[in-house]
Amino acid sequence: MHHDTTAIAALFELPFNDLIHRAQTVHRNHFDPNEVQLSTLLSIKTGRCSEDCGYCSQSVRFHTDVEDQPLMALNEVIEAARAAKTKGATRFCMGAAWRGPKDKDLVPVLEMVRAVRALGLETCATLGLLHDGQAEQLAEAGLDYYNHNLDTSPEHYRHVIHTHSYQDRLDTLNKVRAAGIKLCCGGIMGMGESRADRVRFLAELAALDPPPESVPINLLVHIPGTPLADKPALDPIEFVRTIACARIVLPNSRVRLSAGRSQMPESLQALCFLAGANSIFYGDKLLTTPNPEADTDRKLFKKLGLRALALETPSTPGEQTGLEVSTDLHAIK
Ligand code: SAM
Ligand code: DTB
Ligand code: SF4
Repeated sequence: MHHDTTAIAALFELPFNDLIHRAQTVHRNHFDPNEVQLSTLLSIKTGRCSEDCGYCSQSVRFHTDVEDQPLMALNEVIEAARAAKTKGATRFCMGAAWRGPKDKDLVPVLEMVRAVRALGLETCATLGLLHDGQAEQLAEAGLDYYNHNLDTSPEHYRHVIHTHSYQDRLDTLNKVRAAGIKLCCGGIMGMGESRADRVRFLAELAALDPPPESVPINLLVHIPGTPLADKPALDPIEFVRTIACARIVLPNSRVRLSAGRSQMPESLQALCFLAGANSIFYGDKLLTTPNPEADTDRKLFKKLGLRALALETPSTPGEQTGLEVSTDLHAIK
């Protein structure tokens, strides 16, 4: 479906009830409206990143209180993935604070991808910019998704990041696609962008051909010491509108209600699910900042009658742990 900026701007302008109704209608035509996909994040390499993304706790250029950590050992990653699976996540996303991996960095990450996949989880990695050949190696190791965000509109981008370009990001997205890996690509709201920027950002995502399968919509987490630490909070209703517009222009994508949930009351999260969000980060930590406890989410899901998407047929039979499929949030209670 093609949506130009004028059409998306008109969606944003709709009366709230009309917008939500349209988003719900699209949602119901494309998904089970009560099923939410759960991804668990792990920061496999933390801090000391060369880049200057204005929102990020991990840039070497800002003084934040993040504790730097070199690349984690394989067995620790496996342990975390196993725990995520036991709690009911279907996807495990490994994040590294790199501009992009050097070829020698990639080798141990490929091992991690293989090992996490062998547990029967979907795999995702977010390692920054890729150069030629790296996406193919990740694909060969069995990587299902690569997360790489456009973050904001091309126009607002230069107010946020100076060390690499919007085009650099598009180039990496193309490499990921060409290697046959599914795309997880979204952005951050509340970085001082205008509504027109949010419109442009969604138009850019919708114009990717094909659009990303997974679209994380993050609400800026204000990190003391970063350039964006003092940005005024985005109006929550505008955030819900953005989710609803994302749902409408990306009808086949999972729209993930991403960073920022710890700061949101249940009522606001419920509005986001109503607006068509059908994926979350699950587990008590994002990369460096808190996320709601698994227990808290379990209670919220119960209240809202939401079910966690269960793992489908395991990708590598014979290497099963016996825990798969049944660990649905609803079943655990
Ligand atoms: N270094 C890699 C990269 O930049 O692609 C991977 C990790 S990076 C932390 C992944 C994404 O997390 C960013 O693109 C951004 O959208 C999101 N993110 C980082 N810090 C955030 C914050 N403070 N609030 C909301 N989202 C954030
Ligand atoms: C995405 O869009 N959001 C996640 C994931 N992709 C890698 C990261 C959110 C990070 C929030 C701030 C932190 O914990 O450092
Ligand atoms: Fe943070 Fe990734 Fe930017 Fe590095 S490249 S500063 S880890 S968002």
